[in-house]
Amino acid sequence: MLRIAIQTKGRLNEQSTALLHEIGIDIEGAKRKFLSKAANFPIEVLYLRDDDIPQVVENGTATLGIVGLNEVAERGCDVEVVAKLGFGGCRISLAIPKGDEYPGVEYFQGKRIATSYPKILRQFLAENGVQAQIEVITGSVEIAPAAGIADAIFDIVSSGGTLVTNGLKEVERVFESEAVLIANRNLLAEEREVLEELLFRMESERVSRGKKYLLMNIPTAALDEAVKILPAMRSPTVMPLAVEGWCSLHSVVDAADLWDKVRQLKAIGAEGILVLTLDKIIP
Ligand code: PRT
Ligand code: ZN
Repeated sequence: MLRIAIQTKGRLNEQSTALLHEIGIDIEGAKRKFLSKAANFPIEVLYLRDDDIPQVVENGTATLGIVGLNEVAERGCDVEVVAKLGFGGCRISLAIPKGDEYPGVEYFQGKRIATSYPKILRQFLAENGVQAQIEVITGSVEIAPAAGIADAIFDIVSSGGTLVTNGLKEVERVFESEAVLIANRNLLAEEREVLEELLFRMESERVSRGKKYLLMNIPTAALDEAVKILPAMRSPTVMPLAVEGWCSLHSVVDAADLWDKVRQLKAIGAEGILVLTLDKIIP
Protein backbone atom coordinates (compact mmCIF):
# COMPACT_ATOMS: atom_id res chain seq x y z
CA MET A 1 0.00 0.00 0.00
CA LEU A 2 1.46 3.34 -1.10
CA ARG A 3 0.86 6.42 1.03
CA ILE A 4 0.69 9.90 -0.47
CA ALA A 5 0.79 13.05 1.67
CA ILE A 6 -1.18 16.09 0.48
CA GLN A 7 -2.06 19.43 2.06
CA THR A 8 -5.07 19.32 4.42
CA LYS A 9 -6.25 22.77 3.48
CA GLY A 10 -4.72 25.72 1.72
CA ARG A 11 -3.72 26.65 -1.78
CA LEU A 12 -2.65 23.20 -2.96
CA ASN A 13 -5.38 21.09 -1.37
CA GLU A 14 -8.06 21.47 -3.99
CA GLN A 15 -5.86 20.85 -7.02
CA SER A 16 -4.02 17.97 -5.33
CA THR A 17 -7.36 16.28 -4.63
CA ALA A 18 -8.59 17.06 -8.15
CA LEU A 19 -5.42 15.56 -9.65
CA LEU A 20 -5.89 12.31 -7.72
CA HIS A 21 -9.52 12.20 -8.80
CA GLU A 22 -8.62 12.80 -12.47
CA ILE A 23 -6.26 9.85 -12.47
CA GLY A 24 -8.94 7.60 -11.08
CA ILE A 25 -8.11 7.66 -7.37
CA ASP A 26 -11.36 8.03 -5.54
CA ILE A 27 -11.12 9.46 -2.03
CA GLU A 28 -14.43 11.27 -2.07
CA GLY A 29 -16.20 11.80 1.25
CA ALA A 30 -12.98 11.22 3.16
CA LYS A 31 -11.92 14.86 3.43
CA ARG A 32 -12.09 15.25 7.19
CA LYS A 33 -10.05 12.18 8.01
CA PHE A 34 -6.33 12.33 8.71
CA LEU A 35 -5.69 9.16 6.71
CA SER A 36 -8.03 7.81 4.02
CA LYS A 37 -7.83 4.74 1.81
CA ALA A 38 -8.66 5.07 -1.87
CA ALA A 39 -11.62 2.93 -2.87
CA ASN A 40 -10.13 1.64 -6.11
CA PHE A 41 -6.34 1.89 -5.99
CA PRO A 42 -3.65 0.56 -3.62
CA ILE A 43 -3.00 3.96 -2.09
CA GLU A 44 -3.90 5.89 1.04
CA VAL A 45 -3.92 9.64 1.43
CA LEU A 46 -2.34 11.35 4.44
CA TYR A 47 -3.51 14.93 5.05
CA LEU A 48 -0.85 17.25 6.50
CA ARG A 49 0.31 20.86 6.67
CA ASP A 50 2.49 21.54 3.66
CA ASP A 51 5.49 22.31 5.92
CA ASP A 52 5.55 18.70 7.11
CA ILE A 53 5.21 16.95 3.76
CA PRO A 54 8.89 16.93 2.61
CA GLN A 55 10.01 15.47 5.93
CA VAL A 56 7.45 12.64 6.13
CA VAL A 57 8.38 11.64 2.59
CA GLU A 58 12.08 11.76 3.42
CA ASN A 59 11.68 9.56 6.49
CA GLY A 60 9.30 7.14 4.76
CA THR A 61 6.14 7.84 6.82
CA ALA A 62 4.66 8.64 3.41
CA THR A 63 5.93 7.18 0.13
CA LEU A 64 4.88 10.14 -1.99
CA GLY A 65 3.85 13.75 -1.47
CA ILE A 66 2.40 16.70 -3.32
CA VAL A 67 3.94 19.98 -2.17
CA GLY A 68 5.40 23.27 -3.44
CA LEU A 69 8.99 22.98 -4.66
CA ASN A 70 9.70 25.98 -2.41
CA GLU A 71 8.94 23.85 0.68
CA VAL A 72 11.15 21.01 -0.55
CA ALA A 73 14.06 23.42 -1.09
CA GLU A 74 13.58 25.26 2.19
CA ARG A 75 13.35 22.09 4.29
CA GLY A 76 16.45 20.74 2.54
CA CYS A 77 14.96 17.24 2.60
CA ASP A 78 16.51 14.47 0.54
CA VAL A 79 13.59 13.33 -1.60
CA GLU A 80 13.20 12.62 -5.30
CA VAL A 81 11.25 15.23 -7.28
CA VAL A 82 9.39 12.91 -9.62
CA ALA A 83 7.16 15.29 -11.59
CA LYS A 84 6.19 18.92 -11.91
CA LEU A 85 2.43 19.19 -11.66
CA GLY A 86 1.62 22.43 -13.46
CA PHE A 87 -0.29 24.14 -10.65
CA GLY A 88 0.58 26.23 -7.57
CA GLY A 89 2.99 28.30 -9.66
CA CYS A 90 4.75 31.11 -7.79
CA ARG A 91 8.20 32.51 -7.12
CA ILE A 92 10.13 33.64 -4.08
CA SER A 93 11.35 37.16 -4.60
CA LEU A 94 13.13 39.98 -2.85
CA ALA A 95 10.99 43.11 -2.55
CA ILE A 96 11.80 46.57 -1.25
CA PRO A 97 9.80 49.75 -0.48
CA LYS A 98 8.54 51.02 -3.82
CA GLY A 99 10.05 54.51 -3.42
CA ASP A 100 13.59 53.14 -2.98
CA GLU A 101 16.05 53.24 -5.80
CA TYR A 102 17.41 49.75 -6.65
CA PRO A 103 21.02 49.67 -7.84
CA GLY A 104 21.33 45.83 -7.75
CA VAL A 105 21.83 43.15 -5.08
CA GLU A 106 24.30 45.39 -3.24
CA TYR A 107 21.16 47.23 -2.06
CA PHE A 108 20.76 44.47 0.52
CA GLN A 109 24.24 44.92 2.04
CA GLY A 110 23.75 45.46 5.80
CA LYS A 111 19.94 45.45 5.49
CA ARG A 112 17.41 43.47 7.50
CA ILE A 113 15.28 41.09 5.38
CA ALA A 114 12.12 39.44 6.72
CA THR A 115 11.26 35.98 5.40
CA SER A 116 9.82 32.53 6.06
CA TYR A 117 12.45 31.08 3.71
CA PRO A 118 15.79 31.71 5.48
CA LYS A 119 17.64 28.77 3.94
CA ILE A 120 16.94 29.73 0.30
CA LEU A 121 17.65 33.39 1.10
CA ARG A 122 20.92 32.63 2.89
CA GLN A 123 22.12 30.70 -0.12
CA PHE A 124 21.19 33.50 -2.54
CA LEU A 125 22.93 36.14 -0.41
CA ALA A 126 26.05 33.99 -0.07
CA GLU A 127 26.18 33.38 -3.84
CA ASN A 128 26.01 37.14 -4.38
CA GLY A 129 28.48 38.06 -1.64
CA VAL A 130 25.89 40.08 0.29
CA GLN A 131 25.92 40.30 4.08
CA ALA A 132 22.44 40.96 5.44
CA GLN A 133 20.48 40.20 8.57
CA ILE A 134 17.72 37.64 8.13
CA GLU A 135 14.60 38.08 10.30
CA VAL A 136 12.59 34.86 10.29
CA ILE A 137 8.84 35.42 10.53
CA THR A 138 6.06 33.01 9.69
CA GLY A 139 3.06 34.69 8.13
CA SER A 140 2.35 38.29 7.03
CA VAL A 141 5.94 38.86 5.99
CA GLU A 142 4.77 41.64 3.64
CA ILE A 143 3.91 43.98 6.53
CA ALA A 144 7.41 43.80 8.05
CA PRO A 145 8.87 46.91 6.33
CA ALA A 146 5.87 49.13 7.23
CA ALA A 147 5.98 47.74 10.79
CA GLY A 148 9.67 48.66 11.05
CA ILE A 149 10.74 45.04 11.59
CA ALA A 150 12.77 44.89 8.38
CA ASP A 151 14.00 46.96 5.41
CA ALA A 152 12.99 44.42 2.77
CA ILE A 153 11.24 41.09 2.39
CA PHE A 154 11.87 37.76 0.72
CA ASP A 155 8.50 36.14 0.13
CA ILE A 156 6.24 34.20 -2.22
CA VAL A 157 4.77 36.22 -5.06
CA SER A 158 2.24 35.09 -7.62
CA SER A 159 0.17 37.97 -9.02
CA GLY A 160 2.21 40.60 -7.19
CA GLY A 161 -0.96 42.18 -5.79
CA THR A 162 0.09 41.74 -2.16
CA LEU A 163 3.36 43.59 -2.77
CA VAL A 164 1.55 46.52 -4.41
CA THR A 165 -0.99 46.71 -1.58
CA ASN A 166 1.88 46.94 0.90
CA GLY A 167 3.83 49.61 -0.97
CA LEU A 168 6.58 47.20 -2.08
CA LYS A 169 8.20 46.34 -5.41
CA GLU A 170 9.74 43.08 -6.58
CA VAL A 171 13.43 43.51 -7.41
CA GLU A 172 14.91 39.98 -7.58
CA ARG A 173 13.14 36.77 -8.60
CA VAL A 174 15.20 34.22 -6.76
CA PHE A 175 13.35 30.89 -6.83
CA GLU A 176 10.69 29.61 -9.27
CA SER A 177 8.24 27.13 -7.77
CA GLU A 178 5.21 25.02 -8.56
CA ALA A 179 3.55 21.99 -7.01
CA VAL A 180 5.63 18.83 -7.46
CA LEU A 181 5.22 15.12 -6.82
CA ILE A 182 7.98 13.92 -4.51
CA ALA A 183 8.98 10.39 -3.59
CA ASN A 184 10.98 8.69 -0.88
CA ARG A 185 14.48 7.74 -2.05
CA ASN A 186 14.17 4.06 -1.07
CA LEU A 187 11.07 2.78 -2.81
CA LEU A 188 10.49 -0.97 -2.90
CA ALA A 189 10.13 -2.50 -6.37
CA GLU A 190 6.35 -2.85 -5.99
CA GLU A 191 6.03 0.76 -4.77
CA ARG A 192 8.02 1.93 -7.79
CA GLU A 193 5.59 0.00 -9.99
CA VAL A 194 2.55 1.74 -8.50
CA LEU A 195 4.35 5.09 -8.89
CA GLU A 196 5.00 4.32 -12.58
CA GLU A 197 1.29 3.60 -13.03
CA LEU A 198 0.43 6.97 -11.39
CA LEU A 199 2.91 8.81 -13.62
CA PHE A 200 1.50 7.10 -16.71
CA ARG A 201 -2.01 8.24 -15.78
CA MET A 202 -0.83 11.79 -15.03
CA GLU A 203 0.92 11.98 -18.39
CA SER A 204 -2.23 10.87 -20.17
CA GLU A 205 -4.18 13.50 -18.23
CA ARG A 206 -1.64 16.15 -19.23
CA VAL A 207 -1.72 15.39 -22.95
CA SER A 208 -5.54 15.23 -22.98
CA ARG A 209 -5.91 18.66 -21.41
CA GLY A 210 -7.15 21.35 -23.79
CA LYS A 211 -7.80 18.89 -26.64
CA LYS A 212 -10.97 18.48 -28.72
CA TYR A 213 -12.18 15.53 -30.78
CA LEU A 214 -13.24 16.58 -34.24
CA LEU A 215 -15.25 14.58 -36.80
CA MET A 216 -16.62 15.65 -40.15
CA ASN A 217 -17.65 14.55 -43.62
CA ILE A 218 -15.23 15.48 -46.35
CA PRO A 219 -15.09 14.95 -50.13
CA THR A 220 -12.59 12.14 -50.78
CA ALA A 221 -10.86 14.44 -53.29
CA ALA A 222 -10.04 16.89 -50.46
CA LEU A 223 -8.64 14.24 -48.12
CA ASP A 224 -4.95 14.95 -48.76
CA GLU A 225 -5.51 18.64 -47.97
CA ALA A 226 -7.47 17.76 -44.81
CA VAL A 227 -4.70 15.46 -43.54
CA LYS A 228 -2.23 18.36 -43.87
CA ILE A 229 -4.52 20.58 -41.79
CA LEU A 230 -4.98 17.92 -39.10
CA PRO A 231 -1.72 16.41 -37.89
CA ALA A 232 -3.03 13.79 -35.48
CA MET A 233 -1.04 11.52 -33.16
CA ARG A 234 -0.26 9.17 -36.06
CA SER A 235 -2.64 10.27 -38.78
CA PRO A 236 -6.36 11.08 -38.79
CA THR A 237 -8.85 8.21 -38.95
CA VAL A 238 -10.65 8.01 -42.30
CA MET A 239 -13.80 5.96 -42.93
CA PRO A 240 -15.74 5.69 -46.17
CA LEU A 241 -19.32 6.96 -46.21
CA ALA A 242 -22.20 5.16 -47.94
CA VAL A 243 -22.33 8.09 -50.38
CA GLU A 244 -19.78 7.76 -53.18
CA GLY A 245 -16.97 10.34 -53.12
CA TRP A 246 -17.28 11.22 -49.41
CA CYS A 247 -15.64 9.99 -46.26
CA SER A 248 -15.73 10.62 -42.54
CA LEU A 249 -12.61 12.05 -40.95
CA HIS A 250 -11.80 11.93 -37.20
CA SER A 251 -8.99 13.73 -35.44
CA VAL A 252 -7.83 15.43 -32.23
CA VAL A 253 -6.90 19.12 -32.16
CA ASP A 254 -5.75 21.66 -29.59
CA ALA A 255 -8.73 23.68 -28.35
CA ALA A 256 -6.68 26.81 -29.01
CA ASP A 257 -6.44 25.98 -32.73
CA LEU A 258 -10.02 24.75 -33.08
CA TRP A 259 -11.65 27.68 -34.92
CA ASP A 260 -8.70 28.15 -37.20
CA LYS A 261 -8.80 24.45 -38.21
CA VAL A 262 -12.58 24.54 -38.66
CA ARG A 263 -12.27 27.52 -41.00
CA GLN A 264 -9.61 25.76 -43.10
CA LEU A 265 -11.59 22.52 -43.23
CA LYS A 266 -14.78 24.27 -44.31
CA ALA A 267 -12.82 26.03 -47.04
CA ILE A 268 -11.87 22.66 -48.58
CA GLY A 269 -15.45 21.34 -48.42
CA ALA A 270 -15.85 19.75 -44.96
CA GLU A 271 -19.47 19.40 -43.80
CA GLY A 272 -21.31 18.32 -40.68
CA ILE A 273 -18.35 19.10 -38.42
CA LEU A 274 -18.81 17.78 -34.88
CA VAL A 275 -16.62 19.00 -32.03
CA LEU A 276 -16.61 16.73 -28.99
CA THR A 277 -15.11 17.13 -25.57
CA LEU A 278 -12.35 14.62 -25.07
CA ASP A 279 -12.00 12.69 -21.85
CA LYS A 280 -8.64 10.93 -22.10
CA ILE A 281 -5.87 10.19 -24.54
CA ILE A 282 -3.90 7.11 -23.54
CA PRO A 283 -0.47 7.53 -25.14
O1 PRT B 1 -1.56 25.42 6.48
P1 PRT B 1 -0.38 25.06 5.63
O2 PRT B 1 0.94 25.20 6.35
O3 PRT B 1 -0.57 23.73 4.97
O4 PRT B 1 -0.39 26.11 4.42
P2 PRT B 1 0.43 27.46 4.22
O5 PRT B 1 -0.44 28.57 4.73
O6 PRT B 1 1.81 27.35 4.72
O7 PRT B 1 0.56 27.52 2.64
P3 PRT B 1 -0.47 28.01 1.51
O8 PRT B 1 -1.66 27.10 1.47
O9 PRT B 1 -0.70 29.46 1.59
O10 PRT B 1 0.44 27.76 0.22
C1 PRT B 1 0.85 26.48 -0.14
C2 PRT B 1 1.80 26.58 -1.33
O11 PRT B 1 1.14 27.23 -2.41
C3 PRT B 1 3.04 27.42 -1.13
O12 PRT B 1 4.06 26.73 -0.44
C4 PRT B 1 3.44 27.72 -2.57
O13 PRT B 1 4.16 26.63 -3.11
C5 PRT B 1 2.10 27.79 -3.29
N1 PRT B 1 1.67 29.16 -3.65
C6 PRT B 1 1.31 29.56 -4.90
C7 PRT B 1 1.53 30.24 -2.84
C8 PRT B 1 1.10 31.31 -3.64
N2 PRT B 1 0.96 30.86 -4.90
C9 PRT B 1 0.86 32.60 -3.03
N3 PRT B 1 0.46 33.54 -3.73
N4 PRT B 1 1.73 30.41 -1.51
C10 PRT B 1 1.50 31.60 -0.96
N5 PRT B 1 1.09 32.72 -1.66
C11 PRT B 1 0.84 33.96 -0.87
C12 PRT B 1 1.92 35.03 -1.06
O14 PRT B 1 2.88 34.88 -0.04
C13 PRT B 1 1.16 36.33 -0.87
O15 PRT B 1 1.22 36.73 0.47
O16 PRT B 1 -0.33 34.54 -1.29
C14 PRT B 1 -0.28 35.94 -1.18
C15 PRT B 1 -0.86 36.50 -2.45
O17 PRT B 1 0.07 36.51 -3.49
P4 PRT B 1 -0.04 37.54 -4.70
O18 PRT B 1 1.35 37.81 -5.23
O19 PRT B 1 -0.90 36.87 -5.73
O20 PRT B 1 -0.67 38.80 -4.19
ZN1 ZN C 1 2.69 25.89 5.57
